[in-house]
Amino acid sequence: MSIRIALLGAGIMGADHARIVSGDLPGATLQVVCDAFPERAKAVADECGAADVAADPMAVIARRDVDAVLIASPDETHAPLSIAAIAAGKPVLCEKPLAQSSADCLAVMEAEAKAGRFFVQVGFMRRFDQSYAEMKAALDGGELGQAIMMHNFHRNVEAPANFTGQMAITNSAPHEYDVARFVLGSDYRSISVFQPAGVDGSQTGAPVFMVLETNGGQLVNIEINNNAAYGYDVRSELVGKKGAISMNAPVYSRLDVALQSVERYAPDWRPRFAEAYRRQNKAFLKFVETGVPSPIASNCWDGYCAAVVAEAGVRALAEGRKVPIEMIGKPAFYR
Ligand code: ISE
Repeated sequence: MSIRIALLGAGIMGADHARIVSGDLPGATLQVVCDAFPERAKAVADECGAADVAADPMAVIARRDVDAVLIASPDETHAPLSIAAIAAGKPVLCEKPLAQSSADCLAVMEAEAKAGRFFVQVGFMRRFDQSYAEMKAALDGGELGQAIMMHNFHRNVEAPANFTGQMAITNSAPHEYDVARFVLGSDYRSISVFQPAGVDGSQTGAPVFMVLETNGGQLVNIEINNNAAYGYDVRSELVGKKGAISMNAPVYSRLDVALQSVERYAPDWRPRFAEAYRRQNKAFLKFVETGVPSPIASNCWDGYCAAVVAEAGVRALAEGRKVPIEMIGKPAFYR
């Protein structure tokens, strides 16, 4: 039987997930599209052939014709909706971040542990990207020798209007916290956050530059520039004692014209990580079907770790100092 998925949130990412579920996920059906704006839900449902639309996410989670839930609503709704889905016994693919605070992540973890099985996959889709997979394989296979540094750039064309000054650290950078932690296989012990001179930190999408130390003493630097203007550009290089491996973002063509050679950037992250989203959603479907979580995918513990780093990062910037990253011990349930 096809797995009936409810999509909560029909914004930019919700619409993208709806297209993947309806067009690229054999074995899944887009059952209902739920959004606070009915016209937005209807537009996505019509485009993707969903059976129904709705406006109340809690009622949708409880529906008998819904087997699993995909949360792509605003960040502050992620934790309560995940908890409601767990209570209803429905697996969840929750867009990142899992919650806006580590305390809220802990509440989701508690609900999951109490339910006694895994329910939540967190949408850190970069773990499914081929470039990071090859970086991890090069490290794990020993080709690079011991990892010592990882450089990461994250540039968007323009920050959305609702982006606060902190969201570079709490909304964009969590992708980097999670994927670097995944590739390196190490948690972090400290974070320092800097802003270039002349930047108004309260401005929408103000750039930040972070340096994190892992527990193994490796250095991870992250530039987040949400207003880079020229295109969506994510880069990464992992440096080991014996070599280095860099991401080659896929570019499918080069235009040679008028004495120039031009490679184009995508306007946002969806084309760059399209395959990663597809692989992630396929892994989620398999999890729903088998009850066994993907070994690659992020779970609530990973969501918690990213939230702790984000909190420390916000403090590091505000206080202008290196802040220790202090996490609870990993609960037995997630070991
Ligand atoms: C957005 O929420 C994403 O998840 C994108 O991947 C990222 O590039 C962007 O900065 C975030 O705001």
